[in-house]
Formats: sequence, structure tokens, C-alpha cells
Amino acid sequence: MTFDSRRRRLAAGLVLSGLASRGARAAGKTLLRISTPAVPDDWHAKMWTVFKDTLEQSAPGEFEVQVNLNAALFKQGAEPAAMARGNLELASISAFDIAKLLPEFSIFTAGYMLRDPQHQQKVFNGPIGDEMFKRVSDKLGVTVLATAYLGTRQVNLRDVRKVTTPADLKGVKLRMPGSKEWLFLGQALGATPTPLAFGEVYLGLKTGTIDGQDNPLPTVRAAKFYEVTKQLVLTSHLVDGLFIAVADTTWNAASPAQRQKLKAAAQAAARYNNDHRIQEEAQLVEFFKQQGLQVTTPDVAAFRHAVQQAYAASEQAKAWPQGMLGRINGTS
Ligand code: KDO
Repeated sequence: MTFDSRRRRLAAGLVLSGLASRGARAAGKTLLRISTPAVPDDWHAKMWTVFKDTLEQSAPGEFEVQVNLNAALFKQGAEPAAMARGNLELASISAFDIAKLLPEFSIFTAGYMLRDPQHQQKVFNGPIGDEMFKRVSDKLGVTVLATAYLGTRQVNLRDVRKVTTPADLKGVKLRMPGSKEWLFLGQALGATPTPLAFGEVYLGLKTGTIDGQDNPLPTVRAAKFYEVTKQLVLTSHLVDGLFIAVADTTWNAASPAQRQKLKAAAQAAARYNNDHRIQEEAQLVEFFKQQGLQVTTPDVAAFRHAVQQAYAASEQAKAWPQGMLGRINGTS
């Protein structure tokens, strides 16, 4: 699809969804538009079907859930603004999206901070999550309903090279999503971070405009990046998450019973995603080897040290709430 035809479709979609919104409300249903850049075969795309099905069972006829994948409705990272404008009801937003508007949230964009998916769930489903999500609601006008594990990010290269420490990534054009918080992570890894939207990554790898990208293994499979790369470097640099969030206008208009059902549906979706992802992450190295990729393990301690030093000395760390780092580390 050309950029123009996509823009026309998008504009038509927005007009239609505006009309649908009024129509759906008039018919007594609340419209829930969802937008994600995820590709259909990825678990955090499929989890939205679980959300929709769960809600249709628990609240039949009350909601009309519309799932839009592949960034077809809003471009990656634009979801919080679309929710604030009343053009989108639900999305899975990243710590990086939040940090743009709430600088203290950048603590969750730091490499080698969260230890594993279990640590992540404990942090966000406990007092730290309650406190930080309250700030998110106050600042962004969205309520977080559940935390989905996106996976542990690994470096994935177009050409094979020996990578032991961050110095070995010097000059490597490593694609990162386009915000300064993401670019900082790429730089901390020792690479030359290059901003690019998720939807452009496959072609970028194929044509060589980028030398590599970083993503969790299930996404490398689902988006087929393994077809256009030759190496996976298991840096495990970020235990990444996505927050299933609803616009506060929708949340505040819902009855207490509806809120409970929305939350339960989001939690069922996150559970589905988390279980599948964790299971798949444990199996994928074998799959990639079968596809002909070299899978190498660098000196992870050297990467951890360099990345943690970079964050400790960073401008963004100045916005982190007092004592939060210790509280995160101490959560078990
Ligand atoms: C990506 O662009 O690399 C990323 O993994 C960033 C995440 O925050 C999230 O937007 C994700 O893409 C998309 O959901 C596509 O999987």
C-alpha cells in the first residue's frame, strides 16, 4: 500500500470510527477501539482477541471491541496522544511511550533493571506499580489494567560479527524505535542507534539501511526478522513490557461492574500473552539455529556493567523517584 493510499484509508477510518463511536453509544454499546503495531502472529496481537472474547462473555452486548493490528489505525507511539484526544479507547503502551510524558517513568526503560518476567510482574503488580500507575493516570489520563511481558530484548544482526563487549557494536547501525529514550538504550549498548518505525524494520534489514535491530525472540519470529538476519546476540539487555491501558474518559464512564469486567479481560489477555511468550522464549534458540542463524552469547556482565553505568550517569536518572531503584532491586 502506498503512503498516500494508507493515509486516505486512515483518514476515512478515523471519520468512520468517529461516526461508529456515536452510533455505538446510541445503540447502548461502548465502542472500544484498540490500536497496536504488533503483527498478527505475535502473542501481544493475539492477546487482544482473548480480551475481546473474554469481554463478550462477561458483558454480552455492552461493548463493541475493534482490534486494529500493524499500526493500521495509529502509528507506533502515537497511542497515548490518540487516547487523550478521545480517538482511541485502549492500547498496549510501553514504558518508553510513558516516559516521553512522565520522565520519572524512564526508570523502567533502563537496561538490566528488571531481572526476569517474574520480577517484572512482582514490581508492576505490587505497591511500586500502584504508585507509578497513579502518576500515569494523573499525567496521561489513562488507567493501566494489566502488564504484559513483551519479552527480553536481544540484538539481532544482518551480518555475523564477533560480539563480546559493547565495544564490538561500535559503528553498528542498530535500529531502535524513534524516541530519545530508545536511542539512549541503543547508545548504551555501544551501537549507533538509528530510529525507524517497527513496520519498516524488515525492509531496512533486507536492504541494509540498518545493520541490526533489537527485539524479544518471539517478535523476531513473528515479524520474520530471522529471514533477513544472520546472527542473534543474546545480550538480554531489557526485560520489556507493555501496559494494557484504557482511556480515563472510558474508564470513568464505565459502571463499577463494567470496570471489574474490563480489568478481568485485560488480565486474562496479559496472562495468555505472558504464558505463551515465556514458553516460546525457552524454545526459540533452537528454531533460529535451524533457520541458519548463528546464536552467540556475549560477555553479558560487561554489557550489564556498561549499560548500568550509562543510566546511572544519565540526565533521565535525575527524574527517577527517590529510593525507587533500591525498591525495584529489593522486590522479590
Ligand atoms: C519495537 O518497535 O521494537 C517494539 O518492540 C517496541 C515496543 O514498545 C512495541 O511497540 C513493539 O515494537 C510493537 O508492539 C511491535 O511488536
